[in-house]
Amino acid sequence: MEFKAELLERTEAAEQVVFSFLPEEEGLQKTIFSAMNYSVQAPGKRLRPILMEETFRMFGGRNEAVLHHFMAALEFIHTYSLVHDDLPAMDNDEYRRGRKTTHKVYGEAMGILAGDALLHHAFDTAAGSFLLADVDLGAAGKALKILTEKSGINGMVGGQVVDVEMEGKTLNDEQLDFIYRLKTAALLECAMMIGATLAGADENTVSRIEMIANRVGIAFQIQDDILDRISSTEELGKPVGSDEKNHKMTYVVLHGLEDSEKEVERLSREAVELLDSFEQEHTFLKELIVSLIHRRK
Ligand code: GRG
Repeated sequence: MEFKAELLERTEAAEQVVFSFLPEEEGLQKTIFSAMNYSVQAPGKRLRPILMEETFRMFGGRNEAVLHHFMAALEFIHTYSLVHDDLPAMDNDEYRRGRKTTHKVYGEAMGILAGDALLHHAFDTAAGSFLLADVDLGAAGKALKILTEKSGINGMVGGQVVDVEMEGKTLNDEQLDFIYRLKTAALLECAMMIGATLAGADENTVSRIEMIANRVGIAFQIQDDILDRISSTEELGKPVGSDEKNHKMTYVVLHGLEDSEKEVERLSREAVELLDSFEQEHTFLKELIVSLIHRRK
């Protein structure tokens, strides 16, 4: 199958999995369910669950029911981070995924609560996998630990903290790399590491996968910075020029557009080279990584 058609198929399949774990909109607290569903159902790329599933397949994973719980959990965490990132105290943005941001529709308090709720729901969903038939509890436990670490204070939240503190300041390459590694790459590492772990891969293999996802994640963030400069709100589904508005030092500010594009290409090629050192079949995963180099959204 042609790559674009295959990607569409995988995106729709991942979406069905994620949506199947969303709450019913009923009960006295139904506003929070509605805000959670609004945020998750907005059209995202579903990159993290797709990466998780592909890595799981690459290593011959079998228990898809367990995988599905973790795919949904990670997309919930990613979505909570976007909801909170858009809040007035953070980037204060009005559009996300082509729609009004959650706090613009439901109000600021409900925006905060929707993010909190998605975070809790993520861990409830992941923990639910422990109760499934034929679950490898050791692998599920390791996957839960990866999810916690990569999204928390030594992962995404930690990166966001430094990013916020450094607003308006000049950063060097090392500091910028720290922020990108934690803020963005950590969740992509999380996706691929959990896929490999649930498929039963050993520790050394999971570390090699972490390294690949790290390169993909940093390239992904630099491309995000490039698009913030050169794209349009219509194409991106979120405001452009957001980094400048928030006085954010980015790779593009530090190195210019041309060198940033070269760096995205270099990191992605390095990821592909590392991936090619595996004998397991990984055609779609490789095509996906290459497609991200020139992504427009
Ligand atoms: C804890 C209050 C509180 C806030 C947390 C951690 C955090 C806020 C925000 C995370 C930082 C962040 C949004 C990083 C950017 C990563 C990034 C490039 C996200 C966009 O991902 P895509 O393009 O989005 O995959 P879609 O919409 O396609 O899913």
